Amino acid sequence: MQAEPQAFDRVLSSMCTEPHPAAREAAERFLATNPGDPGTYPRVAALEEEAVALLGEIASLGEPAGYVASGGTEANLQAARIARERADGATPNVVMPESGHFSFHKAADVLGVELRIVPTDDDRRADVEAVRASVDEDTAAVIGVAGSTEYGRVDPIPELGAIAREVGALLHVDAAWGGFVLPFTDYEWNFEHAPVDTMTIDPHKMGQAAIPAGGLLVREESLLDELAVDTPYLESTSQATLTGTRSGAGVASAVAAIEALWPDGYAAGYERARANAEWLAAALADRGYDVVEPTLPLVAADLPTETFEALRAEGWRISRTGSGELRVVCMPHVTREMLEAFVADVDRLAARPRAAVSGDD
Ligand code: 0PR
Repeated sequence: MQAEPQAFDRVLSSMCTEPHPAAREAAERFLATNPGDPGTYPRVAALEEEAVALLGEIASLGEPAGYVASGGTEANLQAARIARERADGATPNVVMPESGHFSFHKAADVLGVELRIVPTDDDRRADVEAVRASVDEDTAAVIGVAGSTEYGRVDPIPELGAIAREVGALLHVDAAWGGFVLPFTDYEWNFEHAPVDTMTIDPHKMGQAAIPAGGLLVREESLLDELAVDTPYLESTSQATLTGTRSGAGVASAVAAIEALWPDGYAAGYERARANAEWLAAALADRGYDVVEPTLPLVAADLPTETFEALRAEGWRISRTGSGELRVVCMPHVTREMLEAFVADVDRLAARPRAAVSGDD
């Protein structure tokens, strides 16, 4: 096999990034271990406890419990599953802003719970009054997003927590992407800021771990019991994860990345990413494009379809929001030089007449 993975030098809309060198090395070393069988692979099992402890530190959770999941999708699904198990009624529902990730649609489908989607406000954050109007005694969970996929917005988590508590629902925070930058901001998003019960926080996104490394944190260990099944022929007695065999690479690389970068490396990375996002937003606004003001390091801007297509044809790995805006995620591999080259291409390609764009030059 001669194939090489593609380079990251034109990847602008992904939430994946180059793993930290220590994470890459740890992933390779632990590639063949299975944290799903701690009786056989105790070293990686011990590393998983460390990973959860470190994630707890990042999210201000005093006595952390949780596990390293395959990604944000699994963590979100498991959080919804915990809530469903805790709910009293026969027809539980989960309330989420429209900015929530599509993984919750999968979760609702698999779990057979009703997903109630409520509008966002003018700043693309969960509309608190709409959430309040949607919850009822059958609400199992209220979901808040801390770093939304399309616009990088942070929902008013304490307000959502208060609503959840009023109706006896759990509060789940999806910080899959935002969790590794939010500690360096003034946002209220973590376990100390609000009555958060469960949280998704993924090392394989801003955390710079290797894929697969998602994170599920729960406030009380007993919440994990809702997920546990007996494992009769393993030396361990029960398993709370959704997948059985799991990659030790994700677990080991999560620990390696966090040990290398928390907190100073992540803080410096966040400052760089924020400066890049602000620079790009200003550069696009200067050129007359409508730009959604970045809050976390993610820029959305309205580019004409032809320009967007021409940029893709030049090899830029870019994608769009549901409403069609270009979406640039300032991940650690996204440098100022990359963004300058990108903006230079925007200028060049936007200036071209239509016919030339679709031509084969
Ligand atoms: N929650 C949020 C807020 C997310 O943004 C994502 C993924 C998830 C949960 C699900 O996480 P997993 O994909 O780890 O299961 N958001 C990205 C997205 O949908 C995922 C992604 C990553 C897409 C890299 C493309 C890509 O190249 O845009």
